[in-house]
Amino acid sequence: MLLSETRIYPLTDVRLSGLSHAEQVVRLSDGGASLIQLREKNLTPREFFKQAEEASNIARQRGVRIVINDRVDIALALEADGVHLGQEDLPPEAARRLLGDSAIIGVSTHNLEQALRAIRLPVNYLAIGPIFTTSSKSNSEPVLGLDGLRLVRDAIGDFPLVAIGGISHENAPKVWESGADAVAVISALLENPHEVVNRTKALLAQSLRDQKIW
Ligand code: TZP
Ligand code: MG
Repeated sequence: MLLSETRIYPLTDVRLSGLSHAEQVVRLSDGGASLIQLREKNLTPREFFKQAEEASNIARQRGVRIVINDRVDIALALEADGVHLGQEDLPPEAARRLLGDSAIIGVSTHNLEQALRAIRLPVNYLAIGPIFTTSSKSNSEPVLGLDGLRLVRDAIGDFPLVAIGGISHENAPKVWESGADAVAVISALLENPHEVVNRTKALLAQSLRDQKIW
């Protein structure tokens, strides 16, 4: 499964990075990212489609998988690898019907109850967060902390789990230790456009170092 292949899952942010989605894919993949979510909260659907098309073409050439945030229609039109859905987006069952069995479908959850519900849905992974405070999402839900993350991990067995929200190079090792298969990150990689490649390389190196191989 995809989260056994990578423990880092960058999300794009045009406002924060000042870079197009395509340019973010270039820099993140230069740094070694192999799974990237295109997240866009400001552009019109048509503008997002255009940018996502360019980003997906680059990703495809590089063997990088692309998951589209929110928009099942855009994922379908671009034949993207998958879609990431929030609690208020299209239901995962409907997305699965549209995108088919091979699509990657992820769902955001913010507490234990939502996580327990999510593992019964036709999804490939669930995201839980925010783990720590974040300024990359407006109206974000209460933080879970590492203890909250551990409780979710214990409750869902080995279901693929992505942790999100306020994850940095400093705290990422504890997040993996607390049961996350992968860390989804925005600002840790994108807050300085000149540092994207180096920061991605560094987080990837940490993820490999901290992998339990014994
Ligand atoms: N969902 C929960 S927190 C968050 C999203 C999209 C933002 C994560 O961004 P950062 O900068 O890594 O905290
Ligand atoms: Mg959403």
